[in-house]
Amino acid sequence: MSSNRREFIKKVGFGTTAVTMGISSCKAESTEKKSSLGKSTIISTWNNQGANQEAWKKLQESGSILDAIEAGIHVPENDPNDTSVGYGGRPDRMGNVTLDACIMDSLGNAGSVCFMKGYKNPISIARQVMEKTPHVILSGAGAERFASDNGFERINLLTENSEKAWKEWLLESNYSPQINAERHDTIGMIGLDSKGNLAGGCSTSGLAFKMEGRVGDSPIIGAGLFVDNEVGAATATGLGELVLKTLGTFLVVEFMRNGLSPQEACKKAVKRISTKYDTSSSQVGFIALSKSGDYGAYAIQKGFQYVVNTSPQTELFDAKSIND
Ligand code: SD4
Repeated sequence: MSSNRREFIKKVGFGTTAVTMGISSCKAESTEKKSSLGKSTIISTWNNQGANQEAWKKLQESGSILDAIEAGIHVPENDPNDTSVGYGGRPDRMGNVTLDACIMDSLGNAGSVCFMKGYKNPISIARQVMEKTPHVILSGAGAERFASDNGFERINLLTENSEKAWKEWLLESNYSPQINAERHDTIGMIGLDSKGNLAGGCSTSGLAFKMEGRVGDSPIIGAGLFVDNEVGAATATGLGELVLKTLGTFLVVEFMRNGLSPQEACKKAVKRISTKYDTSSSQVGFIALSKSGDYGAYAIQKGFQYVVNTSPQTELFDAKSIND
């Protein structure tokens, strides 16, 4: 076991209540977890336990890691109380909820939608872009038309709660789209099935009260998500502009290709960002999973968490950060 220790926060059983366990009451484990080859693994950014559990269930039922990722990401997309993803997401400064998402499979296929209004499951629309069109990204009105043509239901994504928050924000007129290091739920999910196939997805409403038309890292392949079935997968959360300018997840996967473990690769990518840019008040976090089932994470600021399933039990971890 490496001396690099992780904090083990909680283990949550399938459909059971969370049980908080102190660090001293459980064995200390390496931050860099080794899963045995042939073992399925699902990892998500932030405390997306419900999403991981749904993905795990779907993986057992269908055997498809892509189906599992899509089903898992539906959980926060459909949750009105999740203010960073899908229905109930915080709007832009015009009061419109605009969503970004992308998906990538084990064959290297990719699909994405961005600046899309009125459809609560952008991950599924991104999957259809991947499977039904010769393109990778559809944006704005084109993505909405594609969703409508493919039978997705148009709804109002702005909940009462989000509208209230927007109106309060308008009164404050704080036009700085600064990201809060502690409060996110944007979901990036990557997974490995028992046959050794990787897939991933990412879905968000982006920065709260962003400029109209702003697109973050989450729908951009190589920024918010990258999957290379020969090497591994990575996904990102935090201030998308920093991830876009460094193609963060492509970098993480390339570092893994060059022999770094998932956690070392995430750390090196975070360091690349923090040496190039002023990150004193910004958060970026990466999670990564290797072809052999090792996983790890790293962030700029403290407070980034991620959830892992290698069994029906979901484990919640605190990621290491530069500021530890
Ligand atoms: C974005 N990366 O749009 C997203 C935001 C995010 O947790 O990840 N929040 O920049």
